[in-house]
Amino acid sequence: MKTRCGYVAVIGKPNAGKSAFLNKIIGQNLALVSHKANATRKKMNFILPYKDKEASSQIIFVDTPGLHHKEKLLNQFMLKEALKAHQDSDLILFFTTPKEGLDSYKEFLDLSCGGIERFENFTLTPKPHIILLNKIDLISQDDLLKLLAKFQKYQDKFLAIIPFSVKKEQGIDTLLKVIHQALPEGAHLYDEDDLTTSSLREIYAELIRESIFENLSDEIPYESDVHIEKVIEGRDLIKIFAKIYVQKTSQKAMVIGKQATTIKRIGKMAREKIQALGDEKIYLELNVFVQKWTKDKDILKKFGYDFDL
Ligand SMILES: Nc1nc2c(ncn2[C@@H]2O[C@H](COP(=O)(O)OP(=O)(O)OP(=O)(O)O)[C@@H](O)[C@H]2O)c(=O)[nH]1
Ligand SMILES: [Mg+2]
Repeated sequence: MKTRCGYVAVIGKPNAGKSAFLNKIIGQNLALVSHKANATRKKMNFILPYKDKEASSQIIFVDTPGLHHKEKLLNQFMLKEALKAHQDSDLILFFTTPKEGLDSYKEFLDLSCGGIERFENFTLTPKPHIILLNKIDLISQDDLLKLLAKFQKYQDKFLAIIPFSVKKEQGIDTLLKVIHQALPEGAHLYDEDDLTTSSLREIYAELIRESIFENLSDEIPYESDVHIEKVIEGRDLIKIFAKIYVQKTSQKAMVIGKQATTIKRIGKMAREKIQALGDEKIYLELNVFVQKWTKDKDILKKFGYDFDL
């Protein structure tokens, strides 16, 4: 049997449902999902097998931060992550939603056809792409057909357009089949059991960050970061010691909350999310620190947001 293997960059505007989709197809909540935009900060690989009579594929999906433009250094890093994933991929899965209409797709085509100034003058090689029209549970069948007709004007540009809903799980098999057929031939790069190339520490940090997104509003989720300081693995118990960094003392007070109620809520939620990954019991200790980390390239680098990579 032939083997195929390739990288599929999952690219689109913030909040389109990229990370939720990837969690759904691998069957585990490993990536941070939030109703707030700009949740994903770094690339994350998800590995999925697919097989038909002729070939077996290893599809390596790359989750990326949503395409957006903001002046802050961290946002620039995030944009670069997405553009790098685009460059390094064999195929693009372009995520959009009915609300975006054709706008973000047109912007994506401009971007893929040589780079536009707004995106840091990145020059990108055009790649074959599939459009995934997500969140179709939010529109009527009539409106969906009208929108699909509009996309058809661009049919010479894309391999396929797949209406989809993470909420309803429609369309997964059609999508995987199209990706499988478009992947280059090649040996599988990872073990069959691997779901991701991220370490457990990275996943723990993302799930704690997700709990911060769920429990705090305004700028705090965007100005906080989580580092795993120490993990002690026992037979039935994993002890995780994590640090939450915020920019200001006032934010530290809000993360902790009156009588530590907020930090306890964040901790409980994160512990439950981590617990759901395996059978072991989880002990989670969170400590909050103040450090102005978002505006300094060297500190960002120390925090794992390395612009030079
Ligand atoms: N109704 C509906 N909501 C969805 C669907 N897919 C995702 N969502 C929701 O959309 C929100 C954004 O999902 P994410 O997966 O975090 O979006 P993202 O594209 O990864 O966003 P960034 O990481 O900010 O780029 C979450 O609240 C999801 O639950 C869908 O098919 N239907
Ligand atoms: Mg995301």
